Amino acid sequence: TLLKPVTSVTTIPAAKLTGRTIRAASPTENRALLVVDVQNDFCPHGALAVPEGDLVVPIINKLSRRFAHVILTQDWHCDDHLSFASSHPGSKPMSQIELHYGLQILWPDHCVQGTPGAQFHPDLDLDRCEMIIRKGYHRDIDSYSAFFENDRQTPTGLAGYLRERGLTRLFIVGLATDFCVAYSAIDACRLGFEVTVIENACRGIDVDGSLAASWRQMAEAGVIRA
Ligand code: VGL
Ligand code: ZN
Repeated sequence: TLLKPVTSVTTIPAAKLTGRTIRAASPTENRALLVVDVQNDFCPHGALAVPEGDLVVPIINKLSRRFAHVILTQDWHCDDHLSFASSHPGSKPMSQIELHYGLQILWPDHCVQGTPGAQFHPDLDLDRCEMIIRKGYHRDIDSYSAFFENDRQTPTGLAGYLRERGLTRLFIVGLATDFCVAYSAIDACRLGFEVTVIENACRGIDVDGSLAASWRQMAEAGVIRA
């Protein structure tokens, strides 16, 4: 036969894959830039416009040239997504409802799969991007974090990707500070990554004080604010 039988398998102790301590594959290649949701709908004139959302684009383009690893997230909803106010007759955008996984803010329809609003900002430099992680495509559950859907349990697969590649130090930028950036940063800390959020490369929505609250929660989780 062409293939030799496998006589021994090297196993990696589970603790190394799941524990808080993650060893880097290489000390120089362990940093990754995570660019969160820099999409048209989160920029001025978009369906869920973040004030000054577009101003992060040139800053992120400059930053991404200094990283060997750049990963993007893309909010990617089906058109009847449960996080949309339009899916709940009588509900207004920005109101809250209780869903099976907890409180959910109801948003205007945004980042619908295949629409211009879901595309990345046209000036965002994608050349160095090695992976795009799409999220929020399950109809019945929102996904702010790049790591878990909003039940905080269903993984997106990003943690496994980063760990397998030894990318242990995350620098997070993008939109919106108080939702997808904060949720991603806090989850990354909990998963054992070293996490820095670069403030001037983020912008927030700020619903009822959510921006200040998110910075408090990020600090509590151990996120470095730079
Ligand atoms: C986001 C609200 C709804 C975000 C995504 O990218 O922060 N916020 N969907
Ligand atoms: Zn969304």
